Amino acid sequence: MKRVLSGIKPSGELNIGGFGGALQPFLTIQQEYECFFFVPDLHAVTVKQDPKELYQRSKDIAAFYIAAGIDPKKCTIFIQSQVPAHAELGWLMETQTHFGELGRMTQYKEKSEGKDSVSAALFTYPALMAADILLYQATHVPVGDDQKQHLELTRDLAQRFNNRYGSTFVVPEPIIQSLGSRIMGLDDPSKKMSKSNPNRNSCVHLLDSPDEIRKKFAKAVTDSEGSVRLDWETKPAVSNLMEIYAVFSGDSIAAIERRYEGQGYGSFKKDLAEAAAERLIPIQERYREIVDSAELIAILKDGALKASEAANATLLRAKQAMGFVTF
Ligand code: ATP
Ligand code: LTN
Repeated sequence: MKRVLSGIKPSGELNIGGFGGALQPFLTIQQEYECFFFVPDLHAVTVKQDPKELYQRSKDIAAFYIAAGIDPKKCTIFIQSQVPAHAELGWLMETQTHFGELGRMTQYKEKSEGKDSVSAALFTYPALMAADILLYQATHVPVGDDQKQHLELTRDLAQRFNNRYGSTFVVPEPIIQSLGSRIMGLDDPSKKMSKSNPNRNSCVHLLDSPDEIRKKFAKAVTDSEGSVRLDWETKPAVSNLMEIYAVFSGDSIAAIERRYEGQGYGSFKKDLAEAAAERLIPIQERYREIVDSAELIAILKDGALKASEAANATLLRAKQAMGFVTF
């Protein structure tokens, strides 16, 4: 049986980076795999969060899953903190993780750079991410390119645990899409488009109006060459926009190159904004219907029950394997 676990942190307003790298791939993956899609709120609090915003964003992410087309009848959708097994196995995985391994994580280095102090949880969070995945015996984990290193660590930890205590965890494989797995900032194509970036023009948010979407793409940096051509080395900004275009339109990069041959960037950027708006508007409408509904609460309650059942079974095995007293 092929099983997937993945999630999007409620750490900021969802943008088209998370859409291309995670949400859109989830939609095709749900056809083929048994899926658990969660809202990793325990990960969001590794950096400071306003309680009201965390509450709203956690519901937002869950509502976006459903609004984008994840089918709650087929998939288990839940909020991480409602399944206590995550925190418990997270602690056990910390005991299996070396300090040096965590120090090598590039996401930790980036997020702690230039800060006077960061939380201990920001440092140990890859062990919690490993627990998230291993609890569900996930065979596959769809993620954006930036999570590759955390997935490698998860695999190492699963193997280490299995070698020490006997076969307990499935060793998961990452699924990284070839298109949309690394969407860069619209203001700076050397930086990943990030929910935590305070510059609102660096990304298109999933709730932006068509007008805001047009304005943001119109402002997006390009280059002086004036040709719509994919070349990440010399034309990173245009290549990034082309990839976003491909994510929203479903067209291939070659087809996009052919369509805009000899045309400069004007109509390309306009069409890109239309393609994005066309895809996002129906998602926004459905999001508004569901975000404050009893339907969403019912889905999340049911999801937490189903997830707990699967997670508790694995947690029990892991605790028994380690020698904890269980009855
Ligand atoms: P933050 O910026 O606050 O650290 P994040 O966007 O990196 O958040 P998540 O929202 O939890 O973190 O990411 C959810 C999924 O979306 C992950 O699989 C991540 O790899 C993917 N993702 C996030 N940003 C991008 C991006 N710019 N391009 C492609 N995939 C992305
Ligand atoms: N670490 C991820 C979010 C995340 C996740 C997971 C993704 C937490 N646990 C388990 C996939 C599977 C991030 O920062 N984007």
